[in-house]
Amino acid sequence: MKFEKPLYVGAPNIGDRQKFHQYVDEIFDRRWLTNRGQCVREFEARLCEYLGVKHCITMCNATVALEIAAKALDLKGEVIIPSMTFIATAHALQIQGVKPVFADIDRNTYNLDPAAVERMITPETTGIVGVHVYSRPCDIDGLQAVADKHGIKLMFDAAHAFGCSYKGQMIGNFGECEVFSFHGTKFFNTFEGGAIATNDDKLAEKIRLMQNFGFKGFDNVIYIGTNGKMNEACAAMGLVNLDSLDDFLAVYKRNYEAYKKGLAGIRGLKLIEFNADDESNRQYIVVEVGDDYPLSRDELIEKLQAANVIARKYFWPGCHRMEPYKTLQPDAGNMISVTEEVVAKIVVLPTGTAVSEEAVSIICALIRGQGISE
Ligand code: T4K
Repeated sequence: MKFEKPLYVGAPNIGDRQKFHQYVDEIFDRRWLTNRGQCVREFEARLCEYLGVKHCITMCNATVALEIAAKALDLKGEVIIPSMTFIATAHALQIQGVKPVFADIDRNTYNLDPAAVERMITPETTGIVGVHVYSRPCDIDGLQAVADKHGIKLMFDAAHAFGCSYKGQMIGNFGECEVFSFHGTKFFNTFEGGAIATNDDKLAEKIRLMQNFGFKGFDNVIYIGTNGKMNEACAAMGLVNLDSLDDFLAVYKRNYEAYKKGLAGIRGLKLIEFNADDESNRQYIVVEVGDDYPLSRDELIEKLQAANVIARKYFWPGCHRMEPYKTLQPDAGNMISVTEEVVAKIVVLPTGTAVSEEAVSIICALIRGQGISE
């Protein structure tokens, strides 16, 4: 059995095309394409309302947003992050001469373990970047307690966690600030894009300056900055997709439940679980392949890809095993044994509005072994 067209982990969700075209016409009519145009301002206001946060500054992508956030928080020396994350979390620090120090994760949540974080703190440590991996919130209280105890800053890479909550409050409200990704492969997208959410007025002001070269008014630069701005077309996509957010969330929930049903009872396979008390976008269908499953993780991925199910190994082999970290920190793996174990077992399966419930049940049948032939 082979799907006619490939099924991807990150096929984009696309809201009302008519509305998008209308926005684009209006953008052309106004002749205002970027630099805080009407769509960006409207999008930011709607994001603030949705997240219940004071400031939400849209960005060209989450990687630049992470760089700006780290710089705005004056992170230097060493900053603790997980290794089981997208490489951007580490690069955003390294590119500005800050050393990412990899701490281990919790075996169940795959998120930074506050006790492991504490073990990695040195006199050089200035901050922690928690990552809400696969949209499940970190142990935010635990990380905040470590940060407070050592007088260091805590921010979050919330690239996966738009639309998720922690103890009744939307992600976007925690730490000094939180960074979202609105990349095309995320459940909510603006083609490329991202945002920094914060309740800190001063930090928000600094971030706004930094995303626009440090300009305060015409001809007046008062701070170091870069170009992190979102353009009007991306903001229009954001406005359109916000209108479809509930529909998207419903599809992800439906697909997750279908996977749960279809994968139930398969020996050696463990599907990610979400806390029923929190909102979750369920945008990553993550399965751990154990030793008692008949195929290795890589064999399973090979079989699935041969059937046009483009499963992925996010985030194997871990940032510490990629350059430049592999060379700069050759012993990093010694401190993160849980990470080493988990990254070798993970498979991420396709979901989203491009993946039907029927497709999910066929994928599950393939995984169960019925469709796997030599
Ligand atoms: N922090 C974390 C924790 C992140 O996960 C990410 C990004 C970031 C920070 C940085 O955010 P951004 O700067 O990107 O805003 C993809 C995404 O490009 C990346 O945004 C995402 N995380 C990461 C997990 O996945 P790749 O290199 O794996 O992308 P690629 O091209 O292999 O695409 C993924 C799958 O999606 C493919 O199987 C094909 C499919 N796809 C992709 C695109 C772009 C489509 O079907 N349509 C599309 O338009 O990084």
